[in-house]
Amino acid sequence: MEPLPADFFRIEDTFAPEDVLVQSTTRRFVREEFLPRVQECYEAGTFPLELVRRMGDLGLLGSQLEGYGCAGVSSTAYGLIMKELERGDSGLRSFASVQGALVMYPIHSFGSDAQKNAWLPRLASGHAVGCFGLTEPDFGSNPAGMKTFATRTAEGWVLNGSKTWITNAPIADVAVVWAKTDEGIRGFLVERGTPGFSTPEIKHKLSLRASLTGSLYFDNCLLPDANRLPGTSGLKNALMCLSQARYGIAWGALGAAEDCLDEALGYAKNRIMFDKPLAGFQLVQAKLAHMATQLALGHLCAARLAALKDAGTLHPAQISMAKQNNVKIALETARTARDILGANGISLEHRAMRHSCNLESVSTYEGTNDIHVLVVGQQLTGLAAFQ
Ligand code: TGC
Ligand code: FAD
Repeated sequence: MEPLPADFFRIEDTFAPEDVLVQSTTRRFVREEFLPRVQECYEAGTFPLELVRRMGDLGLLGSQLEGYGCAGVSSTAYGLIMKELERGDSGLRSFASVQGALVMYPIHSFGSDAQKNAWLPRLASGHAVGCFGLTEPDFGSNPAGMKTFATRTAEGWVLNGSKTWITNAPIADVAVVWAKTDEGIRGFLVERGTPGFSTPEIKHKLSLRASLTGSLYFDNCLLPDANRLPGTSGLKNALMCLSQARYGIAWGALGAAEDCLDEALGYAKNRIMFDKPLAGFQLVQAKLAHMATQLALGHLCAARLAALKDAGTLHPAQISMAKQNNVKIALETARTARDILGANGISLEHRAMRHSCNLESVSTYEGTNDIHVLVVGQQLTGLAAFQ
């Protein structure tokens, strides 16, 4: 009998050939074009912007959307793209998540024809970069409390307030910004160069270092009404975007975990201690078996999520359960891999600690671990325990 692969339950056997092709193309891009750059980017705290157009050429940006130059791939292929990007680095997957799920999706779903035509082809091809501003300094888990306010005037809108911890902010050509108005929460497109709009970078991160993060400041920014996303009518529209991105993270985190298991397995087979390979010790095997088991269960969960998404019946609480648990699995796997690598594990020459540090952010953003536990709790009990 052949040895079992890392994909223990052979879930990949259930994927359509075109989805497998998307996966292998993405994996090759990450291996050949991103990985040679990642250590330098991580150390310097930069993102390899030169790869953005290449990602566009490969159809990796907004890949789940139809039209406007988007690839229109299946939910499985979209998930596999996220997984392969995050096998490289969570920062790379973050870039694609934000661009596709948090910027292109709302323009595609809630934008006017003019907004779609102006932005979607450029965002899909990587000729423009977007960011998504929901979180504020005093309103992270509870975005409903946001203070950013857009006041209607004869000319359009005047926007005041701030957003923080925004992925891609320092490099974004356009920001999808959620603000309160007298009519409720609405989405707006704020373009770089708008007077009163600034996007300073947040420095000194110890996590997601190969990703650019910043704040958004709005000081009496004048926006024409044409910059309001006309299909938005409340916080629900912002939460719908989060559902798209969280779906991608439920898949993506598995890529980081797989890379950690690969690294730990290879290391444990080759590292001799007490005259035999680490992999031959029962305690090490228990760790490896636990990692592989959790990873296999995470894959089953992601594959089922894709089927529900394609069927159009995916519920936000199902996404919450999958995002929370798959990220937890990935974080535990990365920490265990780091442990198996001993002192070498803390070096950037290896991958486990980079993934582990990244996954601390992934566990917090797009709804913290605890917020998703509470979403599932609310679904089970009918009682909201957020407040
Ligand atoms: P609540 O009353 O529960 O809901 C308001 C309306 O929205 C609906 N809804 C959703 N719809 C789609 N998807 C979801 N996930 C949804 N969650 C709720 C809900 O049915 C309701 O609809 P209706 O028709 O009844 O009006 O709203 P709430 O204010 O009580 O919020 C609940 C809570 C805490 C779950 C929500 O605020 C939340 O998810 N908080 C977490 C905030 C968060 O995740 N922020 C993420 C910011 S973006 C980011 O982190 C990007 S990281 C980027 C990267 O990858 O680099
Ligand atoms: P808080 O809400 O202050 O939570 C702190 C702690 O309290 C957490 O453990 C939380 O689980 C817990 N907690 C909060 N409320 C409850 C409760 N009701 N019951 C029990 N426990 C609770 N945001 C964007 O809008 N766009 C982006 O592009 C973006 N990118 C990000 C990139 C990075 C690298 C990071 C780290 C964050 C990013 N965020 C972004 C922000 C992210 O979404 C928020 O950090 C997240 O929603 C949590 O908010 P907070 O940091 O204010 O934590």
